[in-house]
Amino acid sequence: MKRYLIYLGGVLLALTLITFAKAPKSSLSTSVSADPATIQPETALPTEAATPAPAAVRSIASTDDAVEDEPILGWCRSIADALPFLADLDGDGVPETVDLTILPGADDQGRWTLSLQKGDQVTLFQTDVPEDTSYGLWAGDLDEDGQYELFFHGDLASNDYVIYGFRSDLSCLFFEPDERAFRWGGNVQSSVFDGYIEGFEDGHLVISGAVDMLGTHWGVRTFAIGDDGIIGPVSTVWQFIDEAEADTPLVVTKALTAYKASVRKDPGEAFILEPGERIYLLASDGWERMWFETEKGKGGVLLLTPDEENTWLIDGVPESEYFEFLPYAG
Ligand SMILES: [Ca+2]
Ligand SMILES: [Ca+2]
Repeated sequence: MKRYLIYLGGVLLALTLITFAKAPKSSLSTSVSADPATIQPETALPTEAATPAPAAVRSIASTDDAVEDEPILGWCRSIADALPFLADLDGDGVPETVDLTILPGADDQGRWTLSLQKGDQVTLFQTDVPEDTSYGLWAGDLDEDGQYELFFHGDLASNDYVIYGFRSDLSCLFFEPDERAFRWGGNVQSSVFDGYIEGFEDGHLVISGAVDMLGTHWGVRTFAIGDDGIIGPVSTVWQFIDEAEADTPLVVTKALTAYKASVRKDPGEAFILEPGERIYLLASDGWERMWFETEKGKGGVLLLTPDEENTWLIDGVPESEYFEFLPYAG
């Protein structure tokens, strides 16, 4: 009997979804657009994009959760395999539907459409991507204020990951360089953050991303939502995680000043790295400091400053003059 009710619930839900899908799309002011080169405003949405044909069947899984009267969302969970995903994201007692469709396009390109159905359908973003590209989608209440957040990451090109974040009030997450933190507000155009969501652990959002300093290095760092709603870094630095990277030392070609390793403001006592020395890069704050270890195991930190062309300087000299080769990607 119970299974029958679940099945019946699924059918009713499917009918409801189809009804919503056929409903006229709104031109809500909440609709957002991003880089016009890659992301189209909702008005450009092809009509078939809003038709979740296979989705209505898949939605039965999340209905099961509701019928069992268990919490649909924990603190945070992956929902990429449970789309369209139903949950009361804003706590008003009425479930919203999150869906992500990937429609095939020309030239081996697909198109992501991430949408939130809250009354009329709202397209959170659209972007063209290589087919069979990888992505992740999570829903959770990271700051435990009763409003659920959505986090999405995807690979726009080859290992070119970006992260989007949304709240159920449709505000977007964007990175505030001056604060070195994420804020809610703005629009999708300002929200893109280069990186990959590794997961959610101990109240923290774990992100990996590329640091472009003395080459391109892949690191991991944790973030958390503060009482002010701002998502800021918890860990001080990007810890480099690519082992192959760690095995490739940089060869010093010109004497340069380094400092004793320290995460404090004072970088500590200075010492000189001589030509011919090899250093392994370990971590960076992505802003001014790069931690390393010499081949003999001595730790240190290099201080860098960006110039007007956004290349890095050490003691006013371009970084490239100090090393045999800097492994920048692209
Ligand atoms: Ca709701
Ligand atoms: Ca929240």
